[in-house]
Amino acid sequence: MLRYLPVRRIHARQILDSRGNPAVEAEVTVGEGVVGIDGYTARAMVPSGASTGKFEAVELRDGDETRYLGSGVENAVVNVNTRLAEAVLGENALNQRLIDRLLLQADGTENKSNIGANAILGVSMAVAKAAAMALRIPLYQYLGGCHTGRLPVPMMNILNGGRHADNTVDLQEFMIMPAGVCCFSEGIRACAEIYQHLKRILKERNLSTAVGDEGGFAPDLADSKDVLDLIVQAIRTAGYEPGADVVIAVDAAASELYDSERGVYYFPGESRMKGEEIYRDYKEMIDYYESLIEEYPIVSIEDGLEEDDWEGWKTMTEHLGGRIQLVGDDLFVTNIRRLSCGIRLHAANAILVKVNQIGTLSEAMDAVEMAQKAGYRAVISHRSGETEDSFIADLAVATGAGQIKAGAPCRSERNAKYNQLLRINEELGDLAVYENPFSL
Ligand code: 2PG
Ligand code: MG
Repeated sequence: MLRYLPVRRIHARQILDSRGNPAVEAEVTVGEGVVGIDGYTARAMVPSGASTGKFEAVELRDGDETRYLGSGVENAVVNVNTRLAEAVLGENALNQRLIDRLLLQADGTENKSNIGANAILGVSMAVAKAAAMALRIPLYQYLGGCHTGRLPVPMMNILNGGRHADNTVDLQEFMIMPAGVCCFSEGIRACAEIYQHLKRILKERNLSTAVGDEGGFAPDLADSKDVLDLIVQAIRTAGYEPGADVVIAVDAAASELYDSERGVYYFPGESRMKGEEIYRDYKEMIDYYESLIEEYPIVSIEDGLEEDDWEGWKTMTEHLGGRIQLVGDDLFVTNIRRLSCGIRLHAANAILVKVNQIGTLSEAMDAVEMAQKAGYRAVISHRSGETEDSFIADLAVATGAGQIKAGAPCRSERNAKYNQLLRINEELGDLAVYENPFSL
């Protein structure tokens, strides 16, 4: 029986992410030199956000303006090759919790600002991948155990705004979810068809079909209702029933709109398109969402209010939480301390899980588990700056989260996740479970 699988080699390098910014890639070799076991080398790449929550673990950037405009990660790379290597070489790769604890101890800070969450996460993910390889089982099965088999419903961001595009759409993400179709592969088909229909519709109206950071279109539109009308039309012309086959999710990323001095949310794009300054306070934001969910088949709103407003979140959850999913992203930052606070206060009813927000795999999985125990849903998520690494696809199946947010069905760093899920779906065959998370 394989009980001990030593970490033998760790090596990191600087690579580029989907926005052309430097990112950490870590390589971990396990098993070499153990009698009867081959050495296995796995590689993990660390994503990066644009609408970063202020409570996220710290991503170490070099700050040297003469190189990559300050965004290099060479110090993080050195930290992997020296301090993190020292911390885990010879340790058991089959004990992910121990590995992650050693990584945390090597850093020693609360927010991972010493060694960098980007450095730590690269090693954490690569160790898990290498362990799965050595055991010769798929990553989703290694992470999730023998019972895993639930494919997530994709949240595909087909229209980008906010910090992910320089158009006039203020809310960051408008996503379609094929929650009512039979299986994962038909869900992918539905989203891809709707995406292509949306492109045609935009073209017909002489609107831009250029895409934003997550592969969704980024035309100039006056407000959210214009966006939602187009999406509903695209769903229909593709032959699907809005609200039945396909539903809509929104990520407002409201921390980005928040004007802390005035205590209100400012909508710069809508203001520009309408020629008047548009501000909404938190109550007006809630009313605004209410009017949108009455008119459109919206089932989920993420970061509807800013990351510090626990009271506002409580009120929003009282008002809307019985009808739709309210996802905390910047609010919870995949951190069990913040999540437990939310659960206690009844703020939100779901958590967005981004492994790099917290910095180790164990902590991210703890967050999913805490959410599920409390009756909160979990959505496994990419970042706007991504790589071809499809780790989160396996993580979504492993945790049985039931939802994954990985961008539009466009651009290979997004499709890497969906394509990996198609492979897993095929492998599971008719044992794959695909359920509408909102009818459970
Ligand atoms: C979000 C994410 C991913 P970013 O806000 O949910 O879509 O964006 O990675 O820029 O934080
Ligand atoms: Mg978000």
